[in-house]
Amino acid sequence: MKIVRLELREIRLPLVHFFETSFGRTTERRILLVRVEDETGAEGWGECTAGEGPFYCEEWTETAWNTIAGYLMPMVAGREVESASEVNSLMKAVRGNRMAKAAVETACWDLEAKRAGVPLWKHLGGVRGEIACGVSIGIQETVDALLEKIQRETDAGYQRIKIKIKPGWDTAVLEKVRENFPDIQLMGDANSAYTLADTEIFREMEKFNLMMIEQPLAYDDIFDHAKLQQQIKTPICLDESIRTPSDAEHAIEIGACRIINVKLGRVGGHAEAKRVERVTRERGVPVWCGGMLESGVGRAHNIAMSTLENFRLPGDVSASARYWEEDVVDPPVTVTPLGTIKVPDAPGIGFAVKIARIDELTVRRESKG
Ligand code: OSB
Ligand code: MG
Repeated sequence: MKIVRLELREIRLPLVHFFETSFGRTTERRILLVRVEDETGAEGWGECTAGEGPFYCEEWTETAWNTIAGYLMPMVAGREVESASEVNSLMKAVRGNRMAKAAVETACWDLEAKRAGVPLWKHLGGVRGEIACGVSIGIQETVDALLEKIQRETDAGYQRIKIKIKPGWDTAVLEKVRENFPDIQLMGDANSAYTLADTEIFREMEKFNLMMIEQPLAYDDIFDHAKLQQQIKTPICLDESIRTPSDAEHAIEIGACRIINVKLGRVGGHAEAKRVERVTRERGVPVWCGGMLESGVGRAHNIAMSTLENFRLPGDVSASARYWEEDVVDPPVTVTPLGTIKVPDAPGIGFAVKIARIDELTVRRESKG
């Protein structure tokens, strides 16, 4: 397959409701979309999951724009590859910048699946046509607002509830949540807001019977998480810390986590995500698909990835309507009353890209080839 042309654009997409984590609040997304085209005119789409500032990780919209437009598009334009799994090797001179690379790489997987006339999930080696869904609920203005949201999401059928936690919005909030929802599958995501000095707080949380506690310690740490895991019964799930298949190996080997959240952007695309899935599957550590407030394009890629065998727990992949007034794909992503998403069987990502809508939302664009 020859990647003859690449297009990059930035769209602005306001969230229906602000999303707040321990590192800040997002009200409007600045999303980069990549479109790739082959010699036959077939196309593929990918999304960059970098945030609006360097707060979740080092990458953000501006670094990703400059990396994709200035380096990655010239490395890929006009190049012939045997398969999408080789696209990373074209970009290997660029270190890190995995979210930028994933935008290009995932677009090539969509293109390859469309050329073959198969759904992306089957092309990746997925094993299930329906995936289990949970929701991630941000920090709210009040505990009552949080309880209301949890009620709405459990009513909608979502299989597990994740709430964001940080010092000052943790044990007391979880206490209220458990009081009102004694039986739901519940977890907390700290986005690195704590240190080992807070171990006692996590011991106290054991009484809430959480499925897991996500990324309690530093975004780039594995070692201290192993120390914490030794001292608490609740499974630790790593998010930010797992950027490569070898990070996953190391974390599992030293006992830093019992569960891993896989994000396509964070690990650098589908080929790398498949490697992480394999490493974890071989070691008996379950994974689930994380989210980065994606538009329909990134969401569709997440759905496809979630069909891989070791994605055994409900992910943070939920309905378009929770984020957007109007998504950029058709149909929008919807969830069944049982809290699942039926994986589409159309070729590639399986959702039609609404180009007129994207054109409307585009604030800048660049192309190569
Ligand atoms: O840590 O999982 C996270 C959103 C932005 C940055 C980091 C995270 C999140 C989420 C949202 O939890 C998941 C989603 O609904 O897309
Ligand atoms: Mg997280």
